Amino acid sequence: MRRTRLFLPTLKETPAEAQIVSHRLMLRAGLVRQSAAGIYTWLPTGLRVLQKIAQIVREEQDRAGAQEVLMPTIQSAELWRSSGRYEDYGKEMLRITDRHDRDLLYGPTAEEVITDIVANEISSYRDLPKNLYNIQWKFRDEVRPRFGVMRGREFLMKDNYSFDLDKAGAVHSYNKMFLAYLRTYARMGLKAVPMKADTGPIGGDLSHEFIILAETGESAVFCDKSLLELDTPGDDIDYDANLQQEVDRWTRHYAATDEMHDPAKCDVAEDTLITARGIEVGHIFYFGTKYSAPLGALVQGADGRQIALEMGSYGIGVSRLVGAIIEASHDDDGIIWPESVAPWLVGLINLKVGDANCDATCEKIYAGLRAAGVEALYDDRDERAGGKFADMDLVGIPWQLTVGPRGLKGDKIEVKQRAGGEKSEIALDALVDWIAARAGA
Ligand code: P5A
Repeated sequence: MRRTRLFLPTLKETPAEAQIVSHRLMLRAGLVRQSAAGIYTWLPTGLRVLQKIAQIVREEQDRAGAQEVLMPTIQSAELWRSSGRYEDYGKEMLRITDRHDRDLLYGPTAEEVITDIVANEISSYRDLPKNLYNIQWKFRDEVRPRFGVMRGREFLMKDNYSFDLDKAGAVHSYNKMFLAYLRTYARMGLKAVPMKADTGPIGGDLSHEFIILAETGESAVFCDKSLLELDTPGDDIDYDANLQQEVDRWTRHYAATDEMHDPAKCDVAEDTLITARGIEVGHIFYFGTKYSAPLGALVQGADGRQIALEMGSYGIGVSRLVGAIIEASHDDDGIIWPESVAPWLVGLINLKVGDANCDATCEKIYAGLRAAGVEALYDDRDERAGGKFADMDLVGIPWQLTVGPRGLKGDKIEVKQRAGGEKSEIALDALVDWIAARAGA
C-alpha cells in the first residue's frame, strides 16, 4: 500500500478523551474513530488488524473442529421469551420494534438463535457432537462504555456453541476450547491466564475467563505465579489425546477472578500469589441444558429416549483484543505490533522523494516485497524524514526499511526492527530475501 493513497489520519496530539494508552494510540495511529458513545468506525489500518485477529481466531476454531456459520445481528424477541432471558437481560439489551410492531433486539450473544437452529435440524444422537461458531457484531448497552474498543457498546465477538449428548461429551468440548483459546492468544503474542469465573447472565457452573494481566484491566484477579510460566500447547496439538491432562496442567494452579476468589480456599503462599488487574479477552461456559430444554433442542438417544442436549458457549472479544494487544505491547513512540497481527509487516521509507535513485530503488524493493508475498506500507510522501519515522513507529510496523541517498552510495539499506529498535545495514540486492526470511517467519 502506498502511503499517498492510504487513508491513515494520524494525530500528533494526544486526544483528551482517551484515558488509557491503547485508546490513545488507537486514535493517534488512525485505527478507529468514535461514531457514537461506545460505537466505532474501523479505518483501513485498524480494520486490517481486526481482520488478522479474526483470522487467527478462525484458524484455531477450525483446527479444534468447530465450523463457521454467520448468524444475524438482529434477533427475534420470541426466542428470548422462550428461554426466559428476555426480561432478565435488562437494560443492556437494545430492544427494537419493527413496522409490524414485532419485538426484535440487537443480539448481545446468540445462545437462543443457535439452539433454535439445532433444535430444528438435529434429531439424532448420530449427528452429535457439533460445535458452531461465528464472528459477528454484538450490541450491549453498557452503562459505562469506556476505554475505546475495550468496553464498547457495539463490538466484534467470536462466539461458539457446543452440542453434546452427555455431560462427559460436553466437558470434552469445553476442554478443547480451553486449549484452543490458549493457542489463539499465544499466536497474538499474548499470555492469557485461564481463571475460574462467575457465569452472570449466560449461566452454568463451570466457567473460565481468559485474562491478560495489565494495570489498566477492569477485573481484579488472583493467581498463582507458576501459571505465567506454563508453555502453551504447540501446533502439533492432538485434541483427542491427553486433553484432560493438558487442561489439568493449567487448572491445578489457583487462579480466580474477583467474584470467584475465596481467600479461605486459596492455598497459594503469599509470595507466589499474584494480585493484579486484568483484561478479559475470552470467557467460556458449560451450562448443560439451560437453553436446550426450554427451546426443545432434543435428540433421540440410542435407546430411543428423547434427551436434551448438553451445551457450552465460548466467547472471544475480537475487537477488544486490538486494544488488549496494544496495552501489552507499546512504548513511548507508539504501538509495537506482534508480526502475526501487524497491519503491514514491512514499512518502506523513501527519505528523498523526487530523487531518481531513491524513487527507483524504493519502487524496486516495493515490487520485490510484493512478489515475495510480504505486505508492505510504502511511505512515498514528500515530507520530512522525522515525521515519516515517527509515523512508522506510531503505527507499529514491525520491520522498517529506510532508503536514502547516503546509504544508496554503498548500496545499503537500513533495516530497523520496531521491537527493541535494533538496526542493521543490508546490501540492496540481498534485502528482499533477507526480509522475506525473517518477517512473518
Ligand atoms: C460466550 C459466547 C458470552 O457472551 N455467549 C456467547 C457467551 N460471554 S461474555 O463473557 O459475555 O462475552 C465474551 C467476550 O466478549 C468480550 N466482550 C466485550 N468486548 C468489548 N466490549 C464489550 N462491551 C464486551 N463485552 C464482552 C469479552 O472479551 C468477553 O470475554
